[in-house]
Amino acid sequence: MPNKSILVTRSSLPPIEEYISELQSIWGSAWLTNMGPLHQQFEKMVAEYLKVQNISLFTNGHMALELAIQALGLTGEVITTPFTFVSTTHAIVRNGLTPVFCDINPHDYTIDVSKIEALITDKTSAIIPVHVYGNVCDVAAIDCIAKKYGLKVIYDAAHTFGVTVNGRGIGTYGDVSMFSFHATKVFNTIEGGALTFADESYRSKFNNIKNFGITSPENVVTVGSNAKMNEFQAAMGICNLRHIDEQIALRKAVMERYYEHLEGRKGIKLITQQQGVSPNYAYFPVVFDEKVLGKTRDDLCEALKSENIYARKYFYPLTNSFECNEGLYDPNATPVAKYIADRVLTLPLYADLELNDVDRICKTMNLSRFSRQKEQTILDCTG
Ligand code: T4K
Repeated sequence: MPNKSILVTRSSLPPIEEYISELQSIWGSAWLTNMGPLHQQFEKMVAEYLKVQNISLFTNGHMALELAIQALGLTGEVITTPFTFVSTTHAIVRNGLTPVFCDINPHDYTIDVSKIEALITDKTSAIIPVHVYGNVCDVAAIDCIAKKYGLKVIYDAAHTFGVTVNGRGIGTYGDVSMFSFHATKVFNTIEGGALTFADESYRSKFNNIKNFGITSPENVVTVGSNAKMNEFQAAMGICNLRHIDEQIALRKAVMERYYEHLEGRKGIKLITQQQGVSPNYAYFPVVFDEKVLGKTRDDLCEALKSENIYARKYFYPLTNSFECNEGLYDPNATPVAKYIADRVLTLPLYADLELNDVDRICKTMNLSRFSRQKEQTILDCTG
């Protein structure tokens, strides 16, 4: 018998009876989409959970980001990072703008704030940093730079559902934050997403642009798109939100089990708790140093695969290296991002992952022979 297959993640689902019960009202009203009653109910609930004042729901995170860029009227160049899901870069390019890639820092893999200012030109209109893996960017430094140069800040907060910094919702930083509620995320509405924002006047802009730019049956004010969340998605959101705290607690237990096996081992770097941040345990990225281990990330990925364990190389390749961007950008201009992308593997992590499966994953990687050290591994990203 082959070993049970373990994928990098597995969607969280509510008890089916709960979902069916939410769907009853849809059959009563025959109202399926276009900001119906479940959409409105979910919007209030999720804003409260995220500790934000202002929110607009979308059919997915990508469209939310793409339309936020359009609605804010960004122009010219946008500073961002290439160590992310391709959506972040696509959203910029699909708006006819030029992404200018800033390197990441080797500690939490978010934008290296010390390198932003050197990239600002008279064409720069915004910064789009990514809270990658649920790690929070240096929001204070980014805020300072944005104010100094009059730039907008849109956070790609796809990975930070429910994360707070000193009790403050992560979606309250910058001008706008985009959350993803995709099936693979800590919290899902099947597909789905949201924009949260500081300026209340953005509400009508965002609500409008996701509905073709329509303001009334006889008036269209913007060349908008169709990116509304439907009632079935909202129903899933309502159900999943009831269980989110227990789901995050289960993820925490999985992460802790990984730490028991891997913490401090020479040649590997784990993500660490950020001060003041309440994490959501979205991903478990591990960076492998082949010089110490005598094995590359790819060797380990293949070893896992041979045991039916499917870790993923999020986020390799860098977005500026994909075929669609070939020749346009220089991946060597972001050496830390390249170093991490070449060595990172995100190990399976989801609420229903059994702890003995974590044991199996770690046993397969066979890293216990590497001694433990007190200090966190410092990566030599120079190559
Ligand atoms: N910005 C960032 C930083 C992002 O990470 C993302 C999305 C976005 C923006 C855009 O947000 P959305 O528009 O997606 O809301 C997945 C997701 O599709 C994507 O949402 C996510 N980031 C990205 C990091 O991962 P793939 O191509 O790796 O997904 P896939 O289909 O290979 O699935 C991975 C694993 O998830 C499967 O092996 C099993 C599990 N799975 C998957 C699906 C679809 C389930 O358990 N249930 C499911 O329904 O992109």
